[in-house]
Parts: sequence; structure tokens; C-alpha cells
Amino acid sequence: MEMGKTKSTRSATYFFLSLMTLIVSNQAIVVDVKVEGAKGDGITDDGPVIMNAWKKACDAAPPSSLVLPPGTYMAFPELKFTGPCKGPIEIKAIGAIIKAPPELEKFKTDTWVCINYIDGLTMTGGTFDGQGQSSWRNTKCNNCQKPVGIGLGFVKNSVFKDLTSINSKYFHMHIQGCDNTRIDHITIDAPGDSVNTDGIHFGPINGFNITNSIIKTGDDCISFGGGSTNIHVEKVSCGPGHGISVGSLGKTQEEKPVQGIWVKNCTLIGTDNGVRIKTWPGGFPGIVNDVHFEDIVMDKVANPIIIDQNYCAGRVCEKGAPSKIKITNVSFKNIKGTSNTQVAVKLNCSAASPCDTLELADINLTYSGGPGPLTATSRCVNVKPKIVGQVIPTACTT
Ligand SMILES: *[C@@H]1O[C@H](CO)[C@@H](O)[C@H](O)[C@H]1NC(C)=O
Ligand SMILES: *[C@@H]1O[C@H](CO)[C@@H](O)[C@H](O)[C@H]1NC(C)=O
Ligand SMILES: *[C@@H]1O[C@H](CO)[C@@H](O)[C@H](O)[C@H]1NC(C)=O
Ligand SMILES: *[C@@H]1O[C@H](CO)[C@@H](O)[C@H](O)[C@H]1NC(C)=O
Ligand SMILES: CC(=O)N[C@H]1CO[C@H](CO)[C@@H](O)[C@@H]1O
Repeated sequence: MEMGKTKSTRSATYFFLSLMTLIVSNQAIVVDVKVEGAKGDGITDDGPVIMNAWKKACDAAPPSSLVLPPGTYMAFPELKFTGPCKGPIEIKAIGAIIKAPPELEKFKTDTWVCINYIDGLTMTGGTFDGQGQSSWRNTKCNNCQKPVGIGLGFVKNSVFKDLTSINSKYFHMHIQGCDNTRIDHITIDAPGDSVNTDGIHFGPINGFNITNSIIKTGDDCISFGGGSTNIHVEKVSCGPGHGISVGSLGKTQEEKPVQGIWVKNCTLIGTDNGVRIKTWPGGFPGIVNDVHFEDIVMDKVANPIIIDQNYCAGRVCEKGAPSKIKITNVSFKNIKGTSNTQVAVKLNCSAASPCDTLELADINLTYSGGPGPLTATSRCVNVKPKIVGQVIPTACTT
């Protein structure tokens, strides 16, 4: 009797405990990095604590989240958020400033903040300060590479909101394999004379959007490398910077086509180029197809509309040899404003593979570059675009 009672109590207790374990392991959790021991004092290296906290949240049942409360977190020299996680996950970093060490010598990897292999991430806020000022002109450091600020790799079906990236040492963001993902309201900020600080560079990817963003930097605001497909850029302001560019392409072998790019309702301010497609002379074959620039305002932009199939960037190249990249189905529609160079529309296509199915529609660019009554002009080589509506300056009629 006594025995039996103990036994049934025991098994009830065991059952209850097992149930609890089951419930606990299925519980979504909120992991606060400060509770986990991060200092956020702008001195302590909080990188390891943040990464452990991430692992906890990532391994917990969805929808779990990682929270970085307001504070300044130092992270040396690498911060990794790697999946796969148990399911959709959030990172909340509103008011959090995350700083890289300024010293380039501390970096052994090509990226400072790596966000990889996550399906269903929602990230909100976070100011990532690369402290790149001293590394932009550092040519002494032979054994270290300049790291990208934030690398997104294979983060699918995800959303990034209200992120800020300032003064990265190299590109601010490098994105590849992040299908069906979007960035809304990103602010990128570095001086116009910072070196190789491209805003957002895309590698191979299918389906990505950037909306409502401000990019000020020292190189391309947005660039689409080989394999960029299905990308929408809308309501983005760029400048200072080198513009919004497809390419450069043709420098490396087996580059995948760039296809399905829509740049809409954007403003370029004082940039070195406006909307551009650039390919290397000579080089390797490749394809640019279905690229559309629409509703763009140019404010004192050098080369507002430019296809340059003889792009050399001061490096060693077969200058003058025709590019083997084929450019088809590209449109420039409703592009207005001022050009800082007299040649406002420059379409220099390749003699080996002339541009096909190109359209210029409703363009009005005036020359703002110098004194005197100079008017904007155009140059067209190896291209016969379809002209729709009024195109000022008159382009490609001879
Ligand atoms: C990107 O924008 C396009 C056009 O507005 C839309 O059809 C597509 O669903 C969007 N994709 C994402 C991932 O937001
Ligand atoms: C060019 O692009 C537009 C817009 O994406 C598409 O509707 C059209 O079919 C394409 N034309 C060619 C010839 O590929
Ligand atoms: C166009 O490109 C060719 C090489 O393909 C180059 O020789 C020429 O100077 C370029 N023209 C302009 C106007 O940039
Ligand atoms: C083109 O833009 C200039 C400067 O903004 C303006 O004065 C002119 O009226 C415009 N032309 C047309 C045809 O819209
Ligand atoms: C960034 C940009 O050019 N935004 C413009 C998008 O279009 C709306 C409506 O035409 C304008 O008000 C914005 O300035």
C-alpha cells in the first residue's frame, strides 16, 4: 500500500517534470545581451557575450529574439550571427551602437559583422560603426585585408529595418544568396572622399528590395555584381558617392547574368555618376538584361546616364579592346535634373556586342557645370535606342 502510493507519486512527479522539460524546450525566449553579461560601456569587448546570447536565441523555439538594449558595444574583431535557427527569429537593436576597433591590423577575416544562413530573420535598428577613418588610406598593412562592414549571406525570407552603417573600413554591406529579403530605411554614411566604401554590393541573389533609404559614401551607393537578379531599389537617395551601378562586369570568368533590376523614384545628389552600367574592355563574356531606371532626379550629377563598356578604373586593362558583355533591354525613363558634365547622356556600347533594345524616354537634363551658355550633349556608340517622348539633350540621332 505504502509502496504503491510512493510509486504512483513518483511516476506522477516524473510525468510532471518531463512535461515541464517539454514545455521549457518549446518555449520561445527573449535573450537580452545585458542580462547575459554585455557591458555596453563603449570599452569592454562585448562580442563574445553577444555571440553566445545569439546562439541561445537561435537554438530556442521560435519566435525567439535577441535584444541589444541601448548602449555602445565594442565588438572585436568579428561578430557572427550564424544559423540555421529553430525557426523565424528577431534581432532588436534599437538604440544600440556597435563599434569595430579602428585598427585594421586586428582583422583577419574579410567581414566584420557576418549574418549567415538564417531563414526568417527580422532585424530592427542597430548602428554599426566601422571606425574606418584611419584604414581608408592605409596601404602599409600588407597582411590584413580591409573588412566589409556587414555581410549578409544566405539570409532568406528576411527583413532588415532602420539599420545604420557608418564609416565602414571597406564596403558597408555585401549581400549574396539572400533571396526574398528586403531592407527598408537603411542609412549609410561615410565621407565622399572615403576609399572603397561602396554602400551596398550585391553578389549572386534572386529577389531583394531596398526602399526608403539614404546612402552617402565614397564609392558606388549600390552596385549589382554578377548574378544579381530580381532586385528592386525604390525611394533611395544617393550622394555623395559614385552613383547606382550595374557592374563592373567582365573582369572575372563565369560571371552569372545580371537580370531584372528596377531602380525607381531615386534621387542622386552631386554624385560622380548617376545611373550606370560598367563593363571592362576585353575581359570575359557575360549578360546584362532587363535593367530599368525610372523616375530619377539628378542634382548636379557628373555622367547622369552612362553605359561605359570601356570601364578601366585606373587599373591595368586592355583599354580599347571591346567588352564581351552583351547589354539588352535597358530603359532610362523620366530622368530629370542637372548634369555637372556637359555629356549628360553617354552610351558607349561595345563594338563586339552592341547594346540592343535600349530605350530613352522623357529625359530632361540640363548642364549646370560651368559658366557660359553651354548646353548638355550626348554621345552614343554602338547603340540605336528607341526614343520615346521628349529627350533633352537630343540623343543618338546620328
Ligand atoms: C520587391 O518589390 C516588388 C515590386 O514592388 C514586389 O513585387 C516584391 O514582392 C518585393 N519583394 C520583397 C522581398 O519585398
Ligand atoms: C524587357 O523588360 C520588360 C520589363 O521587365 C519586359 O516586360 C520585356 O518583356 C522585356 N523585353 C525583352 C525584349 O526582353
Ligand atoms: C568608347 O569606348 C571606346 C573603346 O571601346 C573608347 O576608345 C572610346 O574613347 C570611348 N568613347 C567615349 C566617348 O567614351
Ligand atoms: C527641362 O528642364 C529645364 C530646367 O529645369 C526647364 O527649364 C525646362 O522647361 C524643361 N524642359 C521641358 C521640355 O520640360
Ligand atoms: C527619393 C525620391 O526621389 N523620392 C521621391 C519619390 O516620389 C515622390 C512622389 O513623386 C517624391 O515626393 C519623393 O521625393
